[in-house]
Amino acid sequence: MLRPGCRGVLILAGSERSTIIEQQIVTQSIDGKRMYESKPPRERAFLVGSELTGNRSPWSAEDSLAELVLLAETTGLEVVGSTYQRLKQPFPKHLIGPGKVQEIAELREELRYDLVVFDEELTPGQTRNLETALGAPVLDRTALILDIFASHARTHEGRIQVELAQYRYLLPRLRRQWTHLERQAAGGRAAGGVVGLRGPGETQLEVDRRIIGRRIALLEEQIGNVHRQRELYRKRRRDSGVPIVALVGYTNAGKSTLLNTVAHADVLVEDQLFATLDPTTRQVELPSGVHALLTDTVGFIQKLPTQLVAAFRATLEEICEADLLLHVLDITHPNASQHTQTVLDTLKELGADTRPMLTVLNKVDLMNGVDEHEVGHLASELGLPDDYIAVSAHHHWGLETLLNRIEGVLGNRMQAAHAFIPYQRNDLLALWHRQGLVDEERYEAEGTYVAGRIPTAIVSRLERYFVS
Ligand SMILES: Nc1nc2c(ncn2[C@@H]2O[C@H](COP(=O)(O)OP(=O)(O)OP(=O)(O)O)[C@@H](O)[C@H]2O)c(=O)[nH]1
Ligand SMILES: [Mg+2]
Repeated sequence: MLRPGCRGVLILAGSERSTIIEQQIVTQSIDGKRMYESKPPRERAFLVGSELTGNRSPWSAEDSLAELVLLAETTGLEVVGSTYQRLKQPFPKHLIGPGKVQEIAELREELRYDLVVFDEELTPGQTRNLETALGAPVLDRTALILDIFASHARTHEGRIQVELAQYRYLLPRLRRQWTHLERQAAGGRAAGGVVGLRGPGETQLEVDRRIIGRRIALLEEQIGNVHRQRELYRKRRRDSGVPIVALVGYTNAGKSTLLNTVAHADVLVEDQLFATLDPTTRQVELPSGVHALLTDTVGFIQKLPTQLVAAFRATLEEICEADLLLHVLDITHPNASQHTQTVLDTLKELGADTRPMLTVLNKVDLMNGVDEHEVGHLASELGLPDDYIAVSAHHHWGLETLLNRIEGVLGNRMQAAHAFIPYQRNDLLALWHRQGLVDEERYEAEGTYVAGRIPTAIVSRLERYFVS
C-alpha cells in the first residue's frame, strides 16, 4: 500500500483512483472468538520506462526500470508488468508515443493493473493526458520516492523536509478540492468553515492553492530555523577541531552498516532503499588515538527529485562541510559504475565535489574467492589507486586499512607545532591530546612543553603558546 504520509499527494496526482475494498480476513483469537482483520490487497502496478537515444546518461532504460521495480516494491506496490520505449525525443502529450500508450491500455484487461508508474518525472499535463488515455491513475518516479521518504522520515526535521517536498510537488498538480486540507485550515470545522476562507470570486482550486502556498511558507520558515540550529551546531563542532568524515553513497550501499561497524552505532540497517533519512553522527577513534566524527546521512539515487534535494539541503550541507568524504559503493551491484557516476554528479550538484574523498568498495564478501585475507590487496590488484579501499562492512573486513587511510588524509590537515602551555591552560593540552598527535611532552615548573601535530582547525586556540 502507498503510505498514508504521502497519500494526499498520490491521490491528488491520480484522477479517478479506484477505491480498493479491503479484504476481510477471518482469524481465530486466543480465546477462540472469531476476529476480523483488515488486510488491504496490494495495488497492482504496471511500470513504464523510456530512454532518449543520444542521451548521455549512463543508465539504460532497462536498468533504470529494474530500479523502479525496487522503488515500487518499497512503497508496497505489486509490480505486474513493465515496458519501455526508446525515443528520439519525448512526446509532449504523453511522454511516450501514441502506439505505446495504446499498447499499455490494451494490457489492462490481461494484467488487471490498478495504476501505471512512469520512470520519468511527468509534467502535470502529461499525467492528466495519460490518465485519460489509459483510464487508470498515473504516478511517476518522483511520487514513489516522495512516498518512501514520507514513510521513512522519523525526526521532526526529516518530516518537515519531506512535507515541504511533497507540497512543492503537489502544488502544480492540484486540480480539485482537497477537502482534508480545507478542514485543517478551517480549524476542524467541516465544509461551512471553508466558505469563510474563500476570497471574493475565488474558486475552490484557488483556495486550495492558497492554503498550500501558506503551508509551504510555514514549512520553509521551520526549515530556516532548523538550518540556523544546524549551523550553530556545526560551528561548535568546527571550533572543537574534531575532523568530520561524512559517509556518502548510493542508497543501500552499506553506509549505515559501516557506521555501525566502525563507530559501534545502532543505526537502522535494512535491505531496502532509503532506510536512512536523518543524519546520525558518532565519534570514532583512529589508530593513533585521534578522534573523528563520522556522519551517516540520506543515500542518493539517480533522478533524485529536485524538490527533495532542495528540501534536504540543510541535512545535505553536512556533506559540504566534511573534512573527508567516504564514498561507500556496493562493488557487487551490477550497476556499480552507474551508481558511482550518480553519486559524483549529485556531489557536484551539492557543491561537495571538491572535498577530499576515499572510495570504499563494500560488500566484497559477496565476491567469489575473496576472503578476509584478500581484502587488503584487492583494490591494488584491481589496479586502483590508494584512495580505494575494499571492505566488508558486514563482516568487519578491511577496516584497519580503512581507518589508517582516513587517518592519512586527515593527517594532511594537521600541522607541526611546538608549544609551551602553562598549567592553568591544561584544557588546551587536553585538547591537543584529543585532537592532535603528541611526539614529545615535558613537564616543567610553569607548564608543559609539547611537540607534535595539531589539526589546522585548533591552531588559532593554541598559537599564542607556540614556541619556535
Ligand atoms: N553481504 C554484505 N551485505 C552488506 C554489507 N554492508 C551492508 N550490507 C547489506 O546491505 C543492505 C543495506 O545496508 P545499509 O547499511 O542499510 O545501506 P545504506 O547505504 O545505509 O542504505 P540507505 O540508508 O537505504 O541509503 C543491508 O541489507 C545490509 O545488511 C556487506 O559488507 N556485505
Ligand atoms: Mg542507511
